Parts: sequence; C-alpha cells; structure tokens
Amino acid sequence: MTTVRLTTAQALVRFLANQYSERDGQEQRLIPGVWGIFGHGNVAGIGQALLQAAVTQEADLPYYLARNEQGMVHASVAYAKMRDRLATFACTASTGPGSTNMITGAALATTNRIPVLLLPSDMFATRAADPVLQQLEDTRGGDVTVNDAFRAVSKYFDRISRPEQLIPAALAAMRVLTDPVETGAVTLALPQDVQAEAYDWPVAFFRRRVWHVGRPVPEPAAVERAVRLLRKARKPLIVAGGGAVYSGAETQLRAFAQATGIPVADTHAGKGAVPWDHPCAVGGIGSTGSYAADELAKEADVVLGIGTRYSDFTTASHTVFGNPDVAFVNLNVARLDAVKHSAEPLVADARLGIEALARALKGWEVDPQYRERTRQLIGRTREIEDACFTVGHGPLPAQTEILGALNDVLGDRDVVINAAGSMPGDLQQLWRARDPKAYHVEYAYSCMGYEVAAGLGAKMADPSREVVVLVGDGSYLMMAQEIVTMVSEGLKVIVVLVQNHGFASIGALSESLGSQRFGTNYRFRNGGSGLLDGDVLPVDLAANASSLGADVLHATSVDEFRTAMEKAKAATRTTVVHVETDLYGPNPPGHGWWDVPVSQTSALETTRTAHETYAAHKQAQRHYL
Ligand SMILES: Cc1ncc(C[n+]2csc(CCOP(=O)(O)OP(=O)(O)O)c2C)c(N)n1
Ligand SMILES: [Mg+2]
Repeated sequence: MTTVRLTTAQALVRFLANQYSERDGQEQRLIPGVWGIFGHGNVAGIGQALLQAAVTQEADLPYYLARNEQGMVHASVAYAKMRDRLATFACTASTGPGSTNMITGAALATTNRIPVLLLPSDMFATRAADPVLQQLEDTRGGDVTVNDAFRAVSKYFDRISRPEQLIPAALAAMRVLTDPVETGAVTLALPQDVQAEAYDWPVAFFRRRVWHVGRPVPEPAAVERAVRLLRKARKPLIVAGGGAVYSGAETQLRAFAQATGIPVADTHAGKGAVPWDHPCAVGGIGSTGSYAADELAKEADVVLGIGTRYSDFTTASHTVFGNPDVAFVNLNVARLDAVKHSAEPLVADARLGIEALARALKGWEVDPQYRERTRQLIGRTREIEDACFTVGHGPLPAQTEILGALNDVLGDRDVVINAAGSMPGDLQQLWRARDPKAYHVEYAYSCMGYEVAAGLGAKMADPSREVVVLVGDGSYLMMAQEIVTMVSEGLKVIVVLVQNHGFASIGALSESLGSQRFGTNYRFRNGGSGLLDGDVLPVDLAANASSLGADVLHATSVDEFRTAMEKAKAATRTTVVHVETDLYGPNPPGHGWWDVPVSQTSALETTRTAHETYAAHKQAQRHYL
C-alpha cells in the first residue's frame, strides 16, 4: 500500500480538497474552502495545514477569515442554501469559546437541514498538560469536553482521538453532508495534539471522490395511493416547502399546478418555487400567511405537502387546516416529514414525485368554480398587499411601505435575506418572488444575527446576483461584524438596516399576550417606573456600520429609501442603507394564529384578558389524525 506521511490536519485538508458532489450530471466542489478563526487548538494544526496547502499548492482549499465563529457557520449555511445543499464550507475554530461559538450555527444548520462541516478543536488526546487553557474539567469523566455540546445539534459527531480514526470519520461526514434526508451540521472534533500528529496515510484516501446526491424515485404503489386521494379532492391545496426548491422542482411544480388548477401556498423555504404572479400562486400559508392561502387552507379537503416539514408557522399551530375531514398527501424525501399529519406518504425526490403525480393525474383538474374561487381570493389578497405598501404612514414610514419600495426596486434575480424579527412575517405575506433563490429567509431557527453573515455566504455562492440583507436593529446589534469580512474580501452586499429602536416583533407579540411590550424597547431605564421605558438611546448604528468599513446611506422616508436603494445598487462596495421605521407598525393584517401560551393566572388585567383570547384560540387546535 502506498502511503504518504502527513499530520492529521494536513490529511484532512488534502481529503477535503478532493471531495465533489454530483447531481443530474453536474459536479462541483463539495467543500470549496475553509472558514476559520485561529487560536490555540487550531493555529498550529489546521492552520499550519492550510498554510502549507496555500504555499505548496499540494491541496486547493482556500482559507477565509471570519470575525465571529457563529458568523462563519451562518455564512456557510447561506452558501449551501444558495447551492441547493450541494456545496458548503468547513469551519475551524480554536478550543473552548471559539468552538462553542459555533453551536448556535450548528443548531441552525441542522434545524434547516442544510449541510455544514464543523471542525471544533478539542482538548489533548494525551491529556499531557491538563487542564489546558479553556478546558472544562468535568468530574463526571475525563473524556467530557465542551464539544460534547455539539452532539445534540449535529447529524454526525465524531472525535478524532487517533489520526487513523479520521479515515472512517471523514468518509461518514461526507455521506451525511450529501444525504438530503440526513443532512445538517456534521462535527469532527479535533484534539489539538492529534491535529499535529503525523501518520502514514494510504494515498487512496486522497483520491478524487464524487458523492452522488440522489433523487429517490417514488414507489409506484405509493403514487397510486396518493393519486386515489387526490382524484377525490374537490378543494385541494399544495403547500410548497424548501424541498421543492432544493430539488430544483420549480418547472415541474409550475406546470403541475397549471395543469391541475391546484392552488400553491408556500412556506418561507418554498417561496419562489412558483412565481408570485402565477395564476395558482396564493402566497405564504399559516400564522403569517396571506388571506388567499389561509382561506383556502380552511376549506381544503386534500393538502398536498411538497418538501415541507409543517412547522407551527406553516400550520398556524395546527389550526390553519380547518376542514374536519382534511387528508394529507406528503411528498418528501424524508419519511419523517412524509408521514406527518397521518398523511399518505410519498417518499421521493420532489421533482420526480411531482412528475409521477403529473403523469398519473393527466387530464384531471379541479372544477372551474374552484379555479374561479382561487382567482377571487388572489384578487382580494392583492388589495390587502397594495394597502400595506401604500399606507402613507407618518412621520416615520411603516415597515410595509419600505418592503413595498424594496420589492419595486429589486430585480427578479436579486436575493433578499432575513431571519428574525417582524420582517419574516411581513415578507411571508407581502414579498413577491419570481425566482426560487430570490427569497432567502431562514425561518426554521429564526436566528437573530444570521442576516449579515448570511449575506456574505450568499454573495460567495452566486456573485452574479445582487444580495440584499434585510436586518432589524436588534439582529444587527447581535452580529454585524461580518461586514468587515465583506470589505476585506471585496464582496459587495447591500444591507438594509431597519432601525426602530427595539423589537417590533416581540413587542407586538408581548402586547397581544397581555405582557404590555415589557422589556422589548431599546430605551433608558426610567427613574420613575424603573422600567426600560425612558428616552430613546443615543445609538447611531449607521456610524457603526461606517466604522466597520461599509459605505452608508440614510433614508427617513419611502422616497429617500428608493433613491438610496438606486445608489446602493449602482455601488461597487458593501453599502448599508439605514432607514428609520415606526416600531408600532402598522403591520399587515394577521390571518393565522400562533400558539404562545399565556399565564393561566395573573394579577394583571391585560394578562387575564389575553388568556381568555388564548383559550378561545386553543379550541381550534387539533391533531390531524
Ligand atoms: C438569537 C435570538 N435571540 C432571541 C430571539 C427572539 N427574538 C425574535 S425576534 C426578536 C427581536 C428582533 O428585533 P429586531 O431585529 O430589531 O427586529 P424587529 O422585531 O424590530 O423587526 C427577538 C429578541 C431570536 N429569534 N434569536
Ligand atoms: Mg427592531
């Protein structure tokens, strides 16, 4: 056996540089680079290996320096989302805090089912110098380290305590990353001494490997059962989720909807699979759904879920599907999702599943009255949307007006990114996407701080697109530092920073739940009340963005915002458009409910009233059995 002597870290770098994914005959690098922040634990291990690769060109694995470890995981996830999960980055971090900073990113990746390879550094395998700086000394056992916290949020976890363990672990990691059912965060914890340890590696470990990303075919009997149910439907409704996008099923879905007349509602991850102005497109569904989608969901007798995990926002906490006899057909590559709501499961790739259904349903379509009903509901929905875009609110504009203007000025291929706050709900109802990559809202983990870092990753994934990060002041304050990385990498992203001095989202939620917006405003503590309801803080986030190296434009009205956006589009550098909006809305009208429990007993009148409302809503909640 031919071997080559390398450290564990050098071997990992060489291995990663030779991994490819392939789907539909198209190959691409599975791990095109490594994000990292060095400290003890990786500086002389993976760090040395990446340097050696760059200097000797023995492996092609570029290194990117992030500013926050959580940020680099978000950037990698955004990259992978843009690439339909066929490529992602590896992320290396130093021992202790550097590594545990990646845990939130890991949870986000796994919750969203998006691949990312994490390489936290770990304590000495030899334990020669224990306890080292940043080491957890656990009385329960000498092998417990902070990296064990990754286990709960990783789809595969391994600790490489001997060099040769890397061989099966690295292969297992690639298997999980490229499996559409299993994918998520994959963690290989790397003890710092093992990273630097030399071993004679079989050369075959480093051969070019192509990981085929499959399109599982539906079982004919399952198609038959699904079609039997669909043929009986008088009021069917499609719920298109992320699976429809990752599978690249948009052409098939559009044609299927057109042919059958089944209206298509979408989740955050599925928006854009069908363009907003398609005659069957009824918009977002659920807690923050559109009027048309939520009305159709109330009546639907058969729901065809395509690539959706039916989160509580999609089902309005199990209330949106109101027909007592509603039945489900779930086309999903994951059996976990396919069987949800007692569905007739169709376990398959979304594209192949839709093609099979289309063949079996050829010639079948909904009644003309149902098409007409859909058309009318869409008409009413347009009026609601247009009213949100033109409320003429003052003196500060309403957020919905800003979103309307943004939608106007952006092109079909431009990507809008968001994750947390009041904007995901508004976007779910109002955003008009034509392209499956144009709407990039992370709403499985809804993680504040995702937005700016994700903008970086999305731009790297497709530099030909304009990437627009929409971020609230709260989210910006949690993590804006990857602006520095955009600047250092010469990447142009537009950041629309929506300043409303607090949490519009949680403030409104708190109020609706009888908790009076407690603790949700960014204000001074009031000497009188002792609450955080004093004056607005003298915070200048525009100056902050400028200090990080971005160009900054200000807007205080919708017209100024349009002008600023035109300038930002014409710019070649990362540009932050700072716009002030009204914390108190108005927001789009709500059509769906969200289950957030209210205190059953309270000394406060507001809470007691809210609990009555809560109890009434709770009545509508059901299991779909
Ligand atoms: C990391 C993280 N912490 C807390 C939350 C809970 N949360 C959801 S939205 C929100 C406030 C967001 O504020 P901002 O970004 O200003 O958006 P706005 O609500 O004002 O639109 C909070 C605290 C979260 N989603 N993520
Ligand atoms: Mg805010």
